[in-house]
Amino acid sequence: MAQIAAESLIERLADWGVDTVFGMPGDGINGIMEGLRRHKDRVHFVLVHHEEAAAFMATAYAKATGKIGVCLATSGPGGIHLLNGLYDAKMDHQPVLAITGMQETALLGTSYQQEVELDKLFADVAEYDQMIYNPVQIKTVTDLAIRTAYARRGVSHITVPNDIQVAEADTDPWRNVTPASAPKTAPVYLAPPGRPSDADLHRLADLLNAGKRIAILAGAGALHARDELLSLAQTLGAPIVKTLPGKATIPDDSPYTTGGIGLLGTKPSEELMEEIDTLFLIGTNFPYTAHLPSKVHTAQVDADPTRAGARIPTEVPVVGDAKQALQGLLPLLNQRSDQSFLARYQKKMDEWRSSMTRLESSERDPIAPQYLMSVISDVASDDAIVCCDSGTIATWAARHWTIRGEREFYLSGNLATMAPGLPYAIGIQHAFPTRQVIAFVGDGGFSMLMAEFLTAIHHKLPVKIVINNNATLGQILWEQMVLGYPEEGVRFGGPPADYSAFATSNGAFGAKITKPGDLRETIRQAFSHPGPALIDVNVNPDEPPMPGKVEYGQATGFAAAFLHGQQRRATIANTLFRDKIEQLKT
Ligand SMILES: Cc1ncc(C[n+]2csc(CCOP(=O)(O)OP(=O)(O)O)c2C)c(N)n1
Ligand SMILES: [Mg+2]
Repeated sequence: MAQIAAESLIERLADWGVDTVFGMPGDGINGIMEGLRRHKDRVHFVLVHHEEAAAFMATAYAKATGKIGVCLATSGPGGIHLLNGLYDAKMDHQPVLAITGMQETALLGTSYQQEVELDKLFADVAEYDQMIYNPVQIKTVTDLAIRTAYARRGVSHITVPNDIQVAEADTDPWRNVTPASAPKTAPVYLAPPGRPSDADLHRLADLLNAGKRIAILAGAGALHARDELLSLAQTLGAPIVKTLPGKATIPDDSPYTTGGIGLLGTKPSEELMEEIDTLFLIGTNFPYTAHLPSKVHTAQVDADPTRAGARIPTEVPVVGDAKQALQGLLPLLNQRSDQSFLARYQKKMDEWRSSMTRLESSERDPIAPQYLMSVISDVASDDAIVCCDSGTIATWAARHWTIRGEREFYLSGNLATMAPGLPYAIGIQHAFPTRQVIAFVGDGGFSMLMAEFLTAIHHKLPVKIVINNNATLGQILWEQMVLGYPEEGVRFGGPPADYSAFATSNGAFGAKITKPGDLRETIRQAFSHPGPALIDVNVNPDEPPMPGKVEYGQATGFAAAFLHGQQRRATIANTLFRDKIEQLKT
């Protein structure tokens, strides 16, 4: 049997080290599916239930492995479904390749069934976006697509018409009329050098050596630079604040961190920002500038020249890899003998940690979401990976999922879309079959893509899904109240849905928890279960995710919503009151 062009696509992916493609077939990609069938020994196809999930899986695969994630969808609707997951990759700077089908070339432009110009549709999301017109293009276009995704840390898109997919591989059916022939490229990517220039490192060192009260803000771009960050904090006597995507940069119990920042962050981080004279951002494009000081000396290291100095006035923007930049910088810094500034924040953090621990009370009924997250954190292994949805769950994970050992944490940082937790966990479990991978999800987010739990069952992936079931779109409920308005359109109605039955009726471990006393043992059982497990936990729906430091406007907004007839105001007030009492206990 002669090789078809789709085979050269799949073989080229394999040459790049791609071992997994997440997707769903359709009449626009039957040729590509045949290519996958013929080369299943090299590239594994993971059939999903919704293409959006396939794009999330590819994004998470890239986040956790550093290697390109690949997703596949048919022409028209399949391609359209990919988009939300691809924007997640784009906004969190992950290399992802999307492959789609297209109508056969003879029909293009005739409004044939499912003819959606996916190359035009993907023009905004993709750094590289190319239709294949001729089988001879495939290897080179695949090389350039993958190379561009790595180099620009974003999405590439290749769309292949049906007839080209099944044409004879590597043939050029047309008469060539230009002096050029199709370029021959190699499946190779070489990263640019990551060490900043000596001049930049000296300017950085001068600014930091002159600082009196310094804070370090570390983001996802510094996840691979833990040792260097800790040495930096020790040398400068400066606390490290972590963005949420950068939560795993250093452990949460480290004496060098004040934890997160922003609405989901800690009070010591907020106070730190008010007190410093120098801010050093590493591997972050932190968007919430209202939480950053405006009149301080600022330096930033970022891998992307367009992002170094993009958020606040920055005296020393430096382009480079976080780890290599810090390795070059550390020998140029003066060791501080006075560590009193850091010590003061260590004390504040002791107090913050105990106030958070008090909110993790096992006595509270209904179950406090803080308790749920703390039990997960206690029971999970030292190298567990948590994938989290957007919503109040992100606050509980930010504060009560403790990074220690080799633990990791992933969420949709910049797109902040609902529903990535479950597909992220599946994508990462494919990459690391023996690691413990936990999805901590909202009832709203889970129900959006819950069919993917079946994907975990079919692929025998031992992912652990914990649903923080408050029977509301909780995050939005609290946002509406902070604006001063009573809630609107944030409850699905009825009692909390029971998702555990969906798990057990499909042969997986499933449990519904309504009482705090049952939680720890069930989580233990689920986490030691060899297959996929789902625990659906009814939590207190009246527990607000409070900012570390409550602003006057936020408090008055809450009060105004109460006055205007907020539902369940008595139980909300009662929860807030009990939270305060717990925190004041010594
Ligand atoms: C795709 C998408 N739709 C809507 C939103 C707006 N949004 C953000 S969080 C949220 C509520 C999420 O509810 P749930 O998953 O139950 O989590 P909870 O906040 O209740 O913990 C909504 C509607 C979004 N971020 N993404
Ligand atoms: Mg919810």
